[in-house]
Amino acid sequence: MKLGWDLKKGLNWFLTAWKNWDDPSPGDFTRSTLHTNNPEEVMWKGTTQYYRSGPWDGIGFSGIPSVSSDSNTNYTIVSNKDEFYITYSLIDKSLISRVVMNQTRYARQRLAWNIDSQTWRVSSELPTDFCDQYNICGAFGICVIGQAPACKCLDGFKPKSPRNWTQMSWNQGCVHNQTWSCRKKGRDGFNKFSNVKVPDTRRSWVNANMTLDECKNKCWENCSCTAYANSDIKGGGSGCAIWFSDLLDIRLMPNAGQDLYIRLAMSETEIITGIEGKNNKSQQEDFELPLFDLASIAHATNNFSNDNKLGEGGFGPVYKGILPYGQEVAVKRLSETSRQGLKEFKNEVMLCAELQHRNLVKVLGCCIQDDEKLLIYEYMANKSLDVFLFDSSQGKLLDWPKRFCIINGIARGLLYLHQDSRLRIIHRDLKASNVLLDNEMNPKISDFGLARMCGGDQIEGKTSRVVGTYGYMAPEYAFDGIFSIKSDVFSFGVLLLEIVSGKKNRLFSPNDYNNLIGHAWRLSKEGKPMQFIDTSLKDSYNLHEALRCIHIGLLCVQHHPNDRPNMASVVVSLSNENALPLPKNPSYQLNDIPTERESSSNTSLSVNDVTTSMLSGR
Ligand code: ACK
Repeated sequence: MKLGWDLKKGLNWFLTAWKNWDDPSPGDFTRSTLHTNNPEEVMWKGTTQYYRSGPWDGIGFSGIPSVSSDSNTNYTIVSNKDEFYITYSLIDKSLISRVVMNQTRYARQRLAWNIDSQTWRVSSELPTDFCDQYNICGAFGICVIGQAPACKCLDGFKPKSPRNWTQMSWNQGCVHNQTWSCRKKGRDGFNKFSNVKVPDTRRSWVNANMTLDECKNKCWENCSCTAYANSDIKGGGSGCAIWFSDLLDIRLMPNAGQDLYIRLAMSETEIITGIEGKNNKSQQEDFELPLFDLASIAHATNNFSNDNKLGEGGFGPVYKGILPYGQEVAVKRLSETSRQGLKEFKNEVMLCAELQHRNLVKVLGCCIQDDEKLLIYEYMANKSLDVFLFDSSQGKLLDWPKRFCIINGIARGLLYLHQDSRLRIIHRDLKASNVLLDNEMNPKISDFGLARMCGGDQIEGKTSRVVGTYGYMAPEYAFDGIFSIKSDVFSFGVLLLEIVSGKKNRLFSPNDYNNLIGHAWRLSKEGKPMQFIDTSLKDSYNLHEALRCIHIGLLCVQHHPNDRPNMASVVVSLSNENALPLPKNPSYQLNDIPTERESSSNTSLSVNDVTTSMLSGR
């Protein structure tokens, strides 16, 4: 059976109920398919819609929980220039089943023939319950079965007419709790609502090839966009669906439905500007970042409880928190004894307000209140890359395709910092523990406390306070305090070699040439670069890609900054077959940095791979 459209003839195939059981002439209940690029089934009484199925989400219809588990039915959506329809067939051909539109029960019923009793039995029925009534809770409302009243406003929204709402007249729906200005940083954001039937798709748009991040950006760019979601939820989700204007007919689907990201005003945020006391308007706009209230962050992190602690950095602890709308965040708490002083904190706040890239950890806001200085980041479910990379059992979870994606992602993030962002940023502390992984193992560069902004054409700077991490520091930076995009390229090269080998540069056994870089160089010179590749990858890796990565890594760690490629050519080389120059002798003598330098530091040093700070000799 086909339900849909013959586009050539303009025919609509739909079901119409009989007038009554004795009269087969057309009644006024119909079931048809909406012809949009996010199709769904709808039911009408005359010209009034009273039900929708929700769009196809790759597994089932968003609003019919049983479809995915209805293993006896195969659904197909056919869409081409001639036809557009939904069809289904029974997997077990021995069963006899039929679908009817029932005028008396306002329902679409599926009936199955019971051989024993020789009768038709109803196997499923739509609408199923109160919340299946089309748009029962109005715009931005959500229907929750089992709650009284069943209609609620989505978090971040309030009843348009409080009086009507308390009288259970919900059709006017809800409006934003507070005004928000489109794309004004801090005035709007997205909150995740899980297990929902997504809104009416009439005013929506779909692109099956976009990632969720691209989808979010697409929505963000358009001021009429009110929500986005994956268009397909199979295998962790893919594709993009975005909605415009009012969101209608959302319901909670316990143990079913999908994640929907709704745009709303961030209630607990205000704008802070001019954190460095600047009063020039354009500069203020550059540096604005949502300001969170200390009480709400304390609440979100269970009062900074130990159970919520994700780990400890050189600057202080990081906690997991859950904001009132259910959004997960990571909260970096600058401790009083932190090496990241107020200056670095402000630096990070300012840079993060400006930077937006899918391979950079997003800072959602900050809090400077009482004696607390907090930075609130998007939560990265898989924590840092070093947790996986340098652990023999966790390392196995990083197969070659994942590693290659991570390498490419870090390269793109760094390219953005160096070249594509409005500011030219030198990170100065790129390392495995500063690369965080989201739930899909996408890498995001974090920790901009030490990053430096270079104006206009400036491509390098000099400092008497060398900060960074042993094993990742370029020689000209470690010895002379000269930092540049090429010192970041050096750190990237070390990281690249670590990802391919699964070994830490600093901890590498100093038998040959002292460290991992020397080891890679020697094996390549001897024509045995394959021996450098992480043995836990077994035969799963793409030899060509892995060898190319070693080659690029060695180009990045060359002694002279001018010999190192820039990140634009690294990105191109990673994805192209272009011939690569031969690398020159690398800088692998970093372990030789004189220890007196360490003692001349005005801050404490650590023997592990925590960021260090020291005075550089001139
Ligand atoms: O390696 P980890 O488990 O991941 O331990 C460190 C710790 O906090 C100190 O930096 C973790 N961490 C930092 N930022 C985030 C974040 N945005 N999401 C999740 N974990 C984070 C990091």
